[in-house]
Amino acid sequence: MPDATLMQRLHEILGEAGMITDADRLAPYLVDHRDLVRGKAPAVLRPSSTEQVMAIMRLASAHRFGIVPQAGNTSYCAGATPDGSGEQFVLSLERLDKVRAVDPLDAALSVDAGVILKHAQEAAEAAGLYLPLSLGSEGSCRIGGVIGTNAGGLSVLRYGMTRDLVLGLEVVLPDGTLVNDMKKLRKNNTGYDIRQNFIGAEGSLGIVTGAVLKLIPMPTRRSTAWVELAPGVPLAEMLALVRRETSDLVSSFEFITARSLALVAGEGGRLKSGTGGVILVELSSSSRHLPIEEVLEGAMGEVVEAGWAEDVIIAQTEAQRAGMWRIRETIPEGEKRFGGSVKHDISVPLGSTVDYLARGGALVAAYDPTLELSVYGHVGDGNLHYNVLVPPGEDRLAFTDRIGRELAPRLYDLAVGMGGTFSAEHGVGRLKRGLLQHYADPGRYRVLRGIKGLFDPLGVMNPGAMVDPSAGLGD
Ligand code: 2HG
Ligand code: ZN
Repeated sequence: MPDATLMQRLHEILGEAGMITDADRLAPYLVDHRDLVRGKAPAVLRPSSTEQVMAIMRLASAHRFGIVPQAGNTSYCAGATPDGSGEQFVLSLERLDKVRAVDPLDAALSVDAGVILKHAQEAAEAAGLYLPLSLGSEGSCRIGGVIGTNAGGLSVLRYGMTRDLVLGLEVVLPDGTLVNDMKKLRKNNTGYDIRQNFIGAEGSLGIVTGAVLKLIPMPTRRSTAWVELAPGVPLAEMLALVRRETSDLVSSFEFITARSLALVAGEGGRLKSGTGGVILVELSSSSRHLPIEEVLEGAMGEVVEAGWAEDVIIAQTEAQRAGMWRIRETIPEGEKRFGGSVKHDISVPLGSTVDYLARGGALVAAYDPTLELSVYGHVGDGNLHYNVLVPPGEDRLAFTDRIGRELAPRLYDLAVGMGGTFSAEHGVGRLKRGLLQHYADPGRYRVLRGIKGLFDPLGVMNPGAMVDPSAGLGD
C-alpha cells in the first residue's frame, strides 16, 4: 500500500472526482471483461487532462509504482487488469472524453483517448463521414483501448486494422514527457514512425491520450447476403471470386458455423445454416451511381453456379440487413448465455482456413469427442474465433484452465505451424504473454524487449502485460 504522502500528492493532482479509493466503486475496474482475472489497486486514477496524465507519470517514475492504463475495460486478454499485489494503480481514460475536432476536407477526426468508439463514429457521421472501425463492443470500448490493442473487427478486410486508421497520436511517456504527433497528414516522411510502436502496445510503452483517425466517405449504400454454404467450400477461393466480381467492394466476409448460429437461434426468422455453415457478405459504397445490389446479385449467382451455396438470401430491407448482423454480433452473448466458452482467436493464411477447420476439429475430437465448438469469425481476414463451449455443469474457470493447458497448445501449434498466430485481434495482455514468449521468433522477441526497455526502462507501464522483462530470453 503506497504511503499517505503519495496518496496526498495524487489527490492534489487529480482532485476529489479524479480518484476512486472506495472498495465498492473500485471493484469493476479490478476485474477483466471475461471475469477471468481479479486484481487489486490502491486507487483508480481518473485524469481529466493530458497535463494530469503527465503529472501522474512523473510521480510514477519517481516512486516506481506501476500504472495500468484502462479504457473501456473490454479486453479479452486481461490487458487492463492490475495484478494482485495491490501496488499497481489503474489509470482510467474515461474522463478524457472529448471529441476535439472533425475535419471534413482532410477526412480526419481528432479525439481524446477516452472517447467511446460509438461516440467517435457519431461525430464522424455528423460531418457526413464514416469511421470504418466496427466492433461488437463499440458502445463501451474507448479509442485508447482500440489503439492500445490495434483492434480489428468487422470491416478489416476493406479498411484494415486500427493501425491503418491512425494518422496522429498524442502520448505521455513513462517519465511524463509528452509526445505530440497529432498530425492529420497522409504523407510525412520525417524519420521513424514512432506512432506504430504505441499502437497495439497495450499501454506497455506509454499512455495514449489523443488520436487523429482517418475517415472515409459515408458508405450510404450497403448490400448484404446470407450465404448458406454447401459442405467443404474453398472459402479463400470464394472470397477471391466475390472480391473480383464486385470490383473489391466487399467490406465484410464473416463465417458462422451451425453451432454458433444455434446459440443465437430464434433471432433470424428463416435464416439458417447450410451444411457447411454461413458466410455473411456485405458490399458497401458511397456512390449513388453504383448499382451494388446488382453487383452482389451477379457475384452470388456465380457462387451458386460454383456449387458453393445451398441457398443465398439477399437482404431486401434495412431491417433484414440489421437482423443478419444482429445474429453475427450476438454470438459472444449467446456463448455467455450457454455457460461460456474458452476462446482461441487464431488466424491463418487465407488458403489454410478450411484446412484449419478440419484439422482443428479432428484435434478437439481426439482430445474429447463430447466437447462442442462455437466457431465463427472474420474469415475474410483468415481470423477464426475457435471457441470451445464450457460443457453444462462444468466449472467455467477450472474448465478454462484445463483447456488452456491441455488443448489450447495443440490448437495454437496447428495455427502457428500453418504460418498463423495464436492471437489475431484480441491481443496478448496478461493471459497470452507466455504464448508470445513461446511462439515469437527469438530475434523478434529480443526486439520487443528492447523496445519495452527503451520506452519504459523503469518498468512502470502496465507491468506484466505483453512483454515480461523479468522473463529470460531462453538463451
Ligand atoms: C467478435 O468477433 C469478437 O465477435 C469476439 O472478436 C470474439 O467472443 C469472441 O470469441
Ligand atoms: Zn472478432
